[in-house]
Amino acid sequence: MSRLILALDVYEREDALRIAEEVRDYLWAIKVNWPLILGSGISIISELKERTGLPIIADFKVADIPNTNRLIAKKTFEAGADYLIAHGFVGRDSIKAIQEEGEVIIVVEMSHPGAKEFIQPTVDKLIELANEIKPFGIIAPATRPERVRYIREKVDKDIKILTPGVGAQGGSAVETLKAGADYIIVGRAIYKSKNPRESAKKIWEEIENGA
Ligand code: FNU
Repeated sequence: MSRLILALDVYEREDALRIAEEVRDYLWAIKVNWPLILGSGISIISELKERTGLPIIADFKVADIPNTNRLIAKKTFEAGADYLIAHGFVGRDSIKAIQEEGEVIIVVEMSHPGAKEFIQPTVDKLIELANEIKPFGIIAPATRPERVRYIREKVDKDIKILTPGVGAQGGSAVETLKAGADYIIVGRAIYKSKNPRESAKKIWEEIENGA
């Protein structure tokens, strides 16, 4: 099974469906985020699922009180999403509310430079939270393989590590997998390339050969 996840951050429905169909052979899952939902509507989730047959990860980075998190999660899973990404810093009760509706993925450390300001100092506590409530997976930064290694050492083995930051943000798929990531998330390096299928194939080969 592939370990590559496409971050499909385009606005237009037609672009999203075309790119998804072009690259699906090399993917484990497709991740949708606010740009696509705001551009094409929530129904794009079930359309992508039907066209590709792949799991869909809703990257909504939910961060609210338990009741609102639950309301958001209900609609997201009803729309066909298989996983919902949420922030852990809002606390256990907010994450548990999502888990009652479906599979959650918790952001433990983000990939951008600003993550060092507030998120990185909180990582140990977010790992503790993950180990306690056992989400499907967590997000860790492919831009900092040493942090992926640190997180892998502390987080339970059956919790998957999903890593954005490969390609446009400067991270390397092979280095990130060597550090212990389970899945590589790639957006612009695929959907902005002249030939998304070739670009996805290249990264898929790198993953297969180098990991
Ligand atoms: P690309 N993403 C991220 N860093 O990049 N969900 C995080 O720490 C995180 C994310 C998402 O750079 C980002 O929003 F928690 O074009 C985008 O959808 O390859 C994707 O991962 C990266 O896209």
